[in-house]
Amino acid sequence: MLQTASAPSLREETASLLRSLGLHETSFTGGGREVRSPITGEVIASVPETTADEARATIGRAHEAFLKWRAVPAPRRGELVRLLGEELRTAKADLGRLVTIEAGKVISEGLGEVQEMIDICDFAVGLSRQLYGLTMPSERADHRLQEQWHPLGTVGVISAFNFPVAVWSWNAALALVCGNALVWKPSEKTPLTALATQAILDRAIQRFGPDAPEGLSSVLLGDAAVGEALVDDARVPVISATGSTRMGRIVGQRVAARFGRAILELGGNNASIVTPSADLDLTLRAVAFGAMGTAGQRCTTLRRLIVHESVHDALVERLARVYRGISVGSPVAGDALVGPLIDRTAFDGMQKALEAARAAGGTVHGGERVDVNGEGSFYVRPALVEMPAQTGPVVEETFAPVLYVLKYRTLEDAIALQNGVPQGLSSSIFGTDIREIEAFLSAAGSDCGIANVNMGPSGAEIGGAFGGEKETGGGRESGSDAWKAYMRRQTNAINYGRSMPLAQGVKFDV
Ligand code: UN1
Repeated sequence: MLQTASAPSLREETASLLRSLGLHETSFTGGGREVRSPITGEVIASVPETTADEARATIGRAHEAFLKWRAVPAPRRGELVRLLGEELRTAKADLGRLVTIEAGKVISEGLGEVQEMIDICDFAVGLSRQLYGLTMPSERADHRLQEQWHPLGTVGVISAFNFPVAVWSWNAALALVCGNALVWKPSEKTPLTALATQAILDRAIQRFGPDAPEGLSSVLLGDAAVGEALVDDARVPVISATGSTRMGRIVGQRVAARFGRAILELGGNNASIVTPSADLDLTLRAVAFGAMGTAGQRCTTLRRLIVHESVHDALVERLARVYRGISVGSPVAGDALVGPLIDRTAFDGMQKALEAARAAGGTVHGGERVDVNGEGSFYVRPALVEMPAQTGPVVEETFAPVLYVLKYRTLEDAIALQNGVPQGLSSSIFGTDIREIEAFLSAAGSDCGIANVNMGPSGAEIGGAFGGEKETGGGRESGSDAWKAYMRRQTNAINYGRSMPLAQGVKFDV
């Protein structure tokens, strides 16, 4: 009943959002690929698909644009990103709402995603005056040694459904100030937010004026064939790909085969350690957001909770209560904290993981389907799973709200468990004992790209470098000096004297 009531309105609302974000009707109706909202499962638009030939032509235009854009001074390039940030501020409510409809995020998370885009724009504007190279003392008289950072080329961005626009913006804001062009292949599940974001950038480009060349940024819609055209094209020196480890393994190898650069942000299987000195009230709130936020569909989602035996039973009991009571529902009707899974495949994957957990001796609380909007959408009660050991599904990333709980006795064991999976994105520790906390942050502690204290593993700010080790892929995006991956480093040795001494004392007198 609910489904019939909301069906026409979601489609209409999508169309009206897209129009107000600046899209023409023809770009989201009548195309060959249907787009569904996970909120109801209904078709909300249909977009055209790019062919591999069109993709190659777009890459060619991007390369031409790069040749012009690299000559625009970096602080001036920053001005374009400043305008993008301004346009995003204006569009925040509409784009956030569109993220909610297309990706199923609850309202505050949809808005939060756009805020993350605004934040990285602000960061990149400042960065546009800080693309610093070092100067080094030369060992030779009357010589100078320095490095410069130059624009690199076109950056290919492959993004996932779960952060359909923020992850693009981490790449785009940096790439643009670094003097590069962009070609973006969004997830097939979230083309609309990509088209809307491109329209927002187009407005910024319009306001910026003719210094921003035609073809500076484009979107390719399509499946693997289009992705492959991007990945295999030598005119795209950097591919930044977010998604599964399976995808990243293929992309990484193909990009390496042509000596391109891959920035890979792949699967996470993030753990938190709860030590005896932890503040359990704070821990409970952090774990709830970390494990159930975004319906467990962040690469940073908390998936394993490693709890000291002295606090294990008390924490699990309280957590089980929170899991039973958490509101699961439509993000556009009411204020539920947990929205839908993206699709049936995600639901099936979750159920399979829970079966495997039971078979491995796990006790499962929750995890069942919740009927919110009928058969076409997939809502679940998040699952809390007490596991006897770190085996089976616990060492895999299941992109759904499943939290495995394990017990530990010594911190050393806890760290070994935390590090004992193939993925290495994010991690955290709860406690007030400075020795335990510092041990966790030390070289012998967490092996992840992100290690937090008294908070969960998800919800990173843009100021730090984002990414992880091992099967997470090793790439870094967003803040700190992640920009260096989007530029080429040139080392310059300059002789301003009248003689020509050779380095290392080599003699070669002719
Ligand atoms: C992702 O899930 O791909 O740290 C990115 C976080 C967000 C980004 C997640 N800022 O959870």
